[in-house]
Amino acid sequence: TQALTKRFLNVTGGCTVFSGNYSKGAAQTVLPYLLGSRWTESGADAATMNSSAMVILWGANVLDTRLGSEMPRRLLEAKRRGVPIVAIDPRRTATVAGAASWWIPCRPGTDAALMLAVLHVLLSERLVDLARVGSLAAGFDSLARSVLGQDGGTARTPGWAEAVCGVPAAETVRFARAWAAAHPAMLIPGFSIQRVRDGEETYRLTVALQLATGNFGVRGGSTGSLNNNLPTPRVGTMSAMRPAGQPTIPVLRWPDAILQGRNGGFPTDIRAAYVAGGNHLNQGSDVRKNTAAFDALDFAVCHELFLTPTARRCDVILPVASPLEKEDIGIPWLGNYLLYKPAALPPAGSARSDYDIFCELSGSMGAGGEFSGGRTAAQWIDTFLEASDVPDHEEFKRTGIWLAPDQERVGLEGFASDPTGRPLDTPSGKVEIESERYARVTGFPALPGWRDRETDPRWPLSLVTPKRADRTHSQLGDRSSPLGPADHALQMNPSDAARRGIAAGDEVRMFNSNGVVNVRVNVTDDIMPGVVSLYEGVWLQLDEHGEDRAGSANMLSDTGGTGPGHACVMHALPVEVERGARGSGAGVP
Ligand SMILES: Nc1nc2c(c(=O)[nH]1)N[C@H]1C(S)=C(S)[C@@H](COP(=O)(O)OP(=O)(O)OC[C@H]3O[C@@H](n4cnc5c(=O)[nH]c(N)nc54)[C@H](O)[C@@H]3O)O[C@H]1N2
Ligand SMILES: Nc1nc2c(c(=O)[nH]1)N[C@H]1C(S)=C(S)[C@@H](COP(=O)(O)OP(=O)(O)OC[C@H]3O[C@@H](n4cnc5c(=O)[nH]c(N)nc54)[C@H](O)[C@@H]3O)O[C@H]1N2
Ligand SMILES: [Mo]
Repeated sequence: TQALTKRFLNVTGGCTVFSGNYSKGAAQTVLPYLLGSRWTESGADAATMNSSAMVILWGANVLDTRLGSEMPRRLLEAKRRGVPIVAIDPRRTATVAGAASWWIPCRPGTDAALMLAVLHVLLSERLVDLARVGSLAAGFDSLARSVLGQDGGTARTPGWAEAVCGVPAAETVRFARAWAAAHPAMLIPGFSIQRVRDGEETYRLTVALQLATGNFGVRGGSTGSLNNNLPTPRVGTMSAMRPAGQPTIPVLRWPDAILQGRNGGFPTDIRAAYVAGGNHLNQGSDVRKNTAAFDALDFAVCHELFLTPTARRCDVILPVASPLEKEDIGIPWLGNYLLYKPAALPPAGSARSDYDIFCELSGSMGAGGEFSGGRTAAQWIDTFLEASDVPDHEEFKRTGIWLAPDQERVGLEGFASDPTGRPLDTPSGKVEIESERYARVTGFPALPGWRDRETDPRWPLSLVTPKRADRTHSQLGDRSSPLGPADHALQMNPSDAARRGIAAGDEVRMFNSNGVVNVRVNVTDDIMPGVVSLYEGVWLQLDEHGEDRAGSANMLSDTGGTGPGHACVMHALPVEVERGARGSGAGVP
């Protein structure tokens, strides 16, 4: 839908588009500085886990929040082989319960501190092959000095981290030693750990840790990068006809761009929005600001299957064919394969596919030929296949899947096995743990590290807003529908509940300076003290006081951003929770 929408708007006069994405904005900002342009080859196919002697899931709940459809099976195979599986997560997730042998609860947004403490143990116990690391990376020695406090700063000891992360120092020591002893160890960082303030730092440190433990570019190990940073098989695409100098805004800041325009330093003044394939009002940070932004527009159009909160704010809603009602080629999240699906049935009622809607609109705007290139949707699919790696198109259409030859790719294995012969295209040719270029371009420190943040005593709890196993984001997130989540509730630890006089099943108000959410509470040991969790994706339901009645997570997030990536912050949100309905408490905005 994104490429189609841009193409339509570009051939009919132009538009402002998003840069970055909600998923991995902070990680994809820093990884190119560390790994150069081959950061896109730094992941690992799930099947390579069959060589792992340890798996570390750092904020990755892969049995629920899929990071590739093959991952659950491979993880459970590893468990059956007796491979130790460590899960670092503030919640006892399905992955902790169903696969992990070791759960380390860590306060959200503090992973960088724990990572530094693990490095401290590895370095002070001389568990790092410094010569090997030096052959692969530049600046690791500076990081080591800083971690050990030899540069005049605070030593990042496990004791220091305990106060920040809530992980006992002895546990950190035990974890670091186990990691160093297991070869190879696959670290899979969740996307969650970079969707926090200063989220850029975590992915600089996951890479540093896999270097330090000798697992970088090793089969059964990983580089510490996003696990799905691997190419997918070649397949044709439809150009977005992007003109040179197309104005862009970071996706997180779209409501600010609408509300502030050029006066706020944005490249354009935006009067209209065109939405296809997103529920941005609900899914972007700060739904109150998002609502105001939609209200400030002169005109908004949406292609939707459902009357989402975003669709409700649009002037025109075009009913769109569902994915089951159109032929398409599927590109996987992670994996060396392609999928094909025919339409299972024709579009219902007046619904049309996104492509057919755009063809007709561009036709009546005098740009029909330019948009369609003279092709039907089916002809485009054939064109995409012509330009693809798929050898036998009929076979592909019959079976619905094509597997490329190599199913067990190890990211940056070539570089790791021959760093001088096959250097990276970074300034040093190595992994840049210390990056002067990053410092120059972004104004942030060249070395990864931890920055203390002031905490506001009004919001003592830390909110995470993860995904649910049975939902994709806001799809099926309408609580007024029988298909919506009837069991939606806030997870809270018994100690936090007791302190607030809250009992299981109570209605609570959760709030911060951004807004108020009313929701039922689930008191449970499955979440660490000081942390609360609310699944993302539930559709906003505003009452007459401007409070949300459904439990919609982005009522409590803001558009402040991570760091240089200007990426979303959707975990570790500071909040307070009180018992009862509106008007029962003090200190509420
Ligand atoms: N079922 C399902 N799977 C999905 C999706 C979906 O909608 N539904 N969406 C897909 C998409 S688009 C994306 S981008 C990915 C995103 O994948 P992630 O961002 O990794 O997913 P989340 O569910 O937000 O978080 C994963 C786990 O991290 C924990 N967590 C949250 N904050 C922190 C933290 O600060 N530190 C640590 N250590 N743990 C933390 C949460 O409790 C949760 O168990 O998932 C993909 N997979
Ligand atoms: N608080 C919080 N917020 C989050 C996150 C979080 O962890 N916490 N995660 C973030 C992440 S990682 C992501 S990727 C975003 C996702 O946010 P969105 O991209 O907005 O994803 P969805 O909620 O799945 O919305 C997709 C919409 O497209 C519609 N749709 C489905 N198929 C088609 C089609 O073929 N054509 C058209 N026109 N429409 C179609 C669906 O009905 C649905 O309303 O959410 C982000 N928001
Ligand atoms: Mo995402």
